[in-house]
Amino acid sequence: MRLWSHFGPDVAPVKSLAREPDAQRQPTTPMKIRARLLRMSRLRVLSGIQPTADSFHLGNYLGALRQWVALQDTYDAFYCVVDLHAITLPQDPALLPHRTRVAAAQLLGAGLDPDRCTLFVQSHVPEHTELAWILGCITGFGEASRMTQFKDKSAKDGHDQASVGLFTYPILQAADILLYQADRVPVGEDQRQHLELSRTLAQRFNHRYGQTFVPPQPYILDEVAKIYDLQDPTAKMSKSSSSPQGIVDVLDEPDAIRRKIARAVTDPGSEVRADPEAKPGVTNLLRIYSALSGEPIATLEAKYAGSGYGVFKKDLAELVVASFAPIREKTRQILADEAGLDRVLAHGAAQAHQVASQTMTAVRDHMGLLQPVP
Ligand code: AQP
Repeated sequence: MRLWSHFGPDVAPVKSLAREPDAQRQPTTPMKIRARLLRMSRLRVLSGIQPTADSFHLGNYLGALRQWVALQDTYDAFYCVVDLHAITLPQDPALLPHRTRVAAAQLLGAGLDPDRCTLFVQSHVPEHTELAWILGCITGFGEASRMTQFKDKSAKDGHDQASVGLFTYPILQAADILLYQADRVPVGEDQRQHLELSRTLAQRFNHRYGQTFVPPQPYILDEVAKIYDLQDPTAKMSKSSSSPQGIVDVLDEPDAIRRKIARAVTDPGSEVRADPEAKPGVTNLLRIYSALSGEPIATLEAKYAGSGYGVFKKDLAELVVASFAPIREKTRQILADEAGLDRVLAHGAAQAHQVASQTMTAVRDHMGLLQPVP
């Protein structure tokens, strides 16, 4: 498979690449040099996803992944599996490496191409935690306390049980973004508040210490910004808080997908019509259908006028099955070559480290941290 043989077995260790001139480590064929130069002249995007489950779900796919794949052709794209965010809630050490690989494999399976984007694991680039500490020192305690995701997640087991890591998670997220000088951050609606914090911290740092960071902007598509739980269409579909029946996983078997969509909560009446207030369940299903098929919601309403929920759900289930089948198959193939996958991630980490280390040099310099003697 081209992807795996492409980088060869000899990806240089991450450390040795620090501050090397670009030309020494970039691909050398004229085509690849042109492709790299073209990428560098574009605006930059960065986004991350947590390896907190055995599969991503439909919300992650529509709210984030699909945009990631599309943007790799028009932006200089950096994407990471954010394992350090995952451990803000307890993770099984025996499962985490596997889930990290499964996450990366799904991203590749969904269409990320290491020739067109930089894909890496967050903890492989230590500058993320270094910058998080520095940004933590310019973040107000009250400011961090206003993050609603912390309030929601910590409310589940009680505030006393929540870790300091869960509390400071948005600061690490700001570091993820600012390290790469990202112009845009493709995410779902749930991340909007965190992005505002990233932007505020970039501007505050620039104001205090001189121009250092690009203040990022969210890239959120309204139609798919929040996909809801199939069993509770007023709550976000979520890896950690939805019930298994409320989530459609990208790696679900076709029959599981059919079963879950058939049992999705609908609303009184039988009319297939979008109405977020009166018909949140059907509206959620219509949005999913429209996003996957490209057909406007009005066209779908006309198509299913008078046919009831049953036919509509059956067609939607087949659409989801057809959309996820190739991703599932490709993910399976990629996971069958673990060493190849690890090489892709090592290459991505090396590329990411090169950008991150340049940013950190500027940060230390502007803040007045004494540079170490080489
Ligand atoms: N329901 C959703 N609708 C639209 N977008 C969503 N995203 C998550 N859920 C939805 C977007 O997916 C990206 C990756 O999310 P994440 O895994 O890093 O964490 P999350 O936002 O906290 O998602 P989950 O599923 O709820 O994960 P857990 O349970 O682990 O916290 C993000 O861009 C997110 O906006």
